[in-house]
Amino acid sequence: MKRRSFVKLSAVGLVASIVKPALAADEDMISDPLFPSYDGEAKMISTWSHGQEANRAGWKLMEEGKSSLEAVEAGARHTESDITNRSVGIGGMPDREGHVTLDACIMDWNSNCGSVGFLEGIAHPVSVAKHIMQNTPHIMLVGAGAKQYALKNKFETIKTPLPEVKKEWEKWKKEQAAIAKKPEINHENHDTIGLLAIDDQGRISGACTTSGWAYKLPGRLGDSPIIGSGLFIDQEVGGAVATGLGESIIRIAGSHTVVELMRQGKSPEQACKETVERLIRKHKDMSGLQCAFIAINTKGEVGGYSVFNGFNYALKTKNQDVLVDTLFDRKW
Ligand code: SD4
Repeated sequence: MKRRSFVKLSAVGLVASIVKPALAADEDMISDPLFPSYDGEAKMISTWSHGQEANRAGWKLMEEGKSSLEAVEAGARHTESDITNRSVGIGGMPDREGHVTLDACIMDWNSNCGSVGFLEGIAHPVSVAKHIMQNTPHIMLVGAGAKQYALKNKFETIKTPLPEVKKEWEKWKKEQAAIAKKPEINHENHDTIGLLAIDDQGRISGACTTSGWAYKLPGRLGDSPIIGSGLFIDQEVGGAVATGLGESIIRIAGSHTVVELMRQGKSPEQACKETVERLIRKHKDMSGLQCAFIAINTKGEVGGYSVFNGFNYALKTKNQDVLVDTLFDRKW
């Protein structure tokens, strides 16, 4: 090997080893004292009512003995394929210029994470995020680079927007909505999916996938692909995921905040509530500003909380498959 290519390769190897998280590197558990053995049951929670179907898709894999990581990916993929969902995957609403651009991320119990943003024409952004996590020294790829990566790795392509979505966008364009129009995100337009799972070994993973704010400015990223905002997992504590107006969630690093409050001893529900209260303190104008968090801790306890009423999450265990209405701060 020529010296120069050897040096290049070594540099890549060096980066790869530097960026690997300091925790256990294997898929498998976890003889680390940070991770005591888990005697609770496997569990999955996902935002909104479509989370039930996503949970079922993920649950199947956990029943086959697959990890929580495989489960959240399968759940997210299920929703990404749903042509009736207007803020995730193939059925998503476009930006102001008619492009459906997708954001997603995924994170596991070893603090491995991957993310894509502003990705167009790819069916399963969550799987691209996982691929980046498992095969590159990077965490986040966006836009043309993310697309190039997905195509190179033979990810399935899609044509968006769907014809019926395009019609809606054309109507909207005619109506000439003002650029500073209030978010389309409200209690009727919330479909982003965030998923958290703990498997029977106690390993926690999460995923989040969205087409974001309808008619956003081209290039806009919300919270969903941002580790710490849309999703955060720390196996020492638990995990959290967010839905709602991304700009407000980023402002308080929402999901990380939930996890840090759990680290201080708060229950998942209490941690979500305090995070919602913090978010509210940072915003003068709360009209239409719906946001919600769900969380899970290493004991397998779960909870959620939202700014306004109307939020729920789906919970799946061996014996349960239910929708849970969360408590909230205020009524619409
Ligand atoms: C975003 N958080 O892009 C996402 C949107 C969302 O329910 O959650 N909608 O801001």
